[in-house]
Amino acid sequence: MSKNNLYHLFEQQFTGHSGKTAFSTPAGNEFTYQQVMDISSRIANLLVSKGGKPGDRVAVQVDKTVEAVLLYLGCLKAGLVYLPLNTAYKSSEVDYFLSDATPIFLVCAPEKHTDLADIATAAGVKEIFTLDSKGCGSLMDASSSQSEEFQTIPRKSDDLAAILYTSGTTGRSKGAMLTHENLASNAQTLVKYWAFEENDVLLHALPIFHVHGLFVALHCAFLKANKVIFLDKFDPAAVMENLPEATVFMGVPTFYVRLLDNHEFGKEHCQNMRLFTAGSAPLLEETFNQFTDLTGHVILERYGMSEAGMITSNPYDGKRIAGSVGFPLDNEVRIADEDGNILTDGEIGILEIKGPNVFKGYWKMPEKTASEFRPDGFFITGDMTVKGEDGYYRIVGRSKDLIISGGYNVYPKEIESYLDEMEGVLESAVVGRPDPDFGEAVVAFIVKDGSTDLGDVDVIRFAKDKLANFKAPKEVHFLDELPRNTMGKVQKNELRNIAAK
Ligand code: MLC
Ligand code: AMP
Repeated sequence: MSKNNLYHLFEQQFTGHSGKTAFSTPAGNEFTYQQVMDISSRIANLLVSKGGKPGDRVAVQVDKTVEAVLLYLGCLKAGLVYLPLNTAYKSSEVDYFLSDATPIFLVCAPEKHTDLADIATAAGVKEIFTLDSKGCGSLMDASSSQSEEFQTIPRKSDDLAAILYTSGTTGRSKGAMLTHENLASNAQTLVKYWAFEENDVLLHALPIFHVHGLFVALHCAFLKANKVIFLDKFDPAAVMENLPEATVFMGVPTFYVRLLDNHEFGKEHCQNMRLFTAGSAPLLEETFNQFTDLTGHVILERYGMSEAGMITSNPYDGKRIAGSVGFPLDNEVRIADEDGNILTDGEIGILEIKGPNVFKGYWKMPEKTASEFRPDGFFITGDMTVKGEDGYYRIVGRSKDLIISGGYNVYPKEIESYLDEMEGVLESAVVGRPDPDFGEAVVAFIVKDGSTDLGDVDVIRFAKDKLANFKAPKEVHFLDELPRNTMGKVQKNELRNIAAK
């Protein structure tokens, strides 16, 4: 049973490579795999000594540092459930996550401590630790005197390892419960499928509060005890500086667009590279082709989601096709209509999936969970998909009202509900429009009630007051009324057409 803790899989690699560099940062910090094991054990000891028990949640909203990764590993070891939160979330957003997940501990940036203290107490948080952008804070101070020995807590394969909140179409975020088996199976699949080797060096520029940067990238590296060059964020100059030493790079499409926009970027940066992957949002064919023309490397696009990790991937050895997400990984997939009738190849429908990578359900939402699974256990992804004659799968749209901006999901309903509360707003509608940098940009349409004179700046400022900045509209249009059909439903396609002009 103890072997089912995901950390055991990593530990087998770490112990065999204890002297090897695990992380190196541009600031010159290096961590060996021995230090990774030692420091994460200290953190595990601290959290257990403070009363953390297997299954308790640990909410974490901190900048990207190696110490934050060690906190994640410490939680795994101690059987605690890791709950990462986007650093862009405002207090009111964090409030919802804490009151819903009722974590025992909160780890946050020191500057957020005051803002979050009351919210955390109200949610039942027992203790708040801090961790800053340099990897310092009360978490590291308090754990420094703890033992470097920690016996990894046995876990069953369906015990929770993490909860990732994903926004819902109703505007209310849902916590996707991911088990040790979900994460372990997906990591093992990817390492094999993408041919990771011991001497790979991963250049890591993704945020670590989502499945892409935290699970996909880091788990692959951990399963081969790879060196990770750990950037604190995506910055084209830092990527270009470190790429020559790397063999693998993973990014959202915006990363590739920004690299290509940089005139200094070229083939010489990619001399040791063996794999560039892209995902979290559609990679434009234009970007795919430009990248190949410039570097000689063919980006491998894959498709996944918080609820299931990676679901399909273009082949490592075979042909990688622009606009396609390749073939199913180790999960069953089928394409069905809204009623669940299975469609034939070539027909567009909603992708449904079943496999060891598919999550256990939404935290404290049994009805929502039941409605998103078919009776035979297939999960309805909400992604409109088609399987071509060539056998490749293509994501052609979404059945859910979702905008993906620079790899972050934005649900219009959440923004609309909030904007509708603004003084001077009668009603609002939010859509995405194509954006050369972010893929899609958030655009708001507002109908004023005439009580105050609103401008776009006011609407954007209001949005940023309570919502993460990436959710704020990049553009605001004022209309006399929203276009509606005879049923009274807002015609979002019409709004998308206006926004795209
Ligand atoms: C930042 N901004 C964004 C934004 N990121 N706006 C819209 N969409 C985004 N993604 C805002 C900032 O708040 C700022 O506004 C303004 O845009 C300019 O910021 P910037 O300096 O250009 O942003 P930057 O820090 O460079 O961030 C852009 C980015 C980042 C693309 C590097 O968003 C990023 O790392 N995205 C990756 C997301 C990711 O990992 N997704 C994986 C999800 S997992 P202001 O107003 O504050 O000045 C998943 C499953 C799967 O989907 O399949 O992988
Ligand atoms: P998240 O809920 O943040 O995990 O986002 C998952 C969603 O991102 C999926 O449901 C898809 O809509 C989208 N997505 C991920 N990878 C791709 C891809 N390669 N192409 C198109 N959409 C993608």
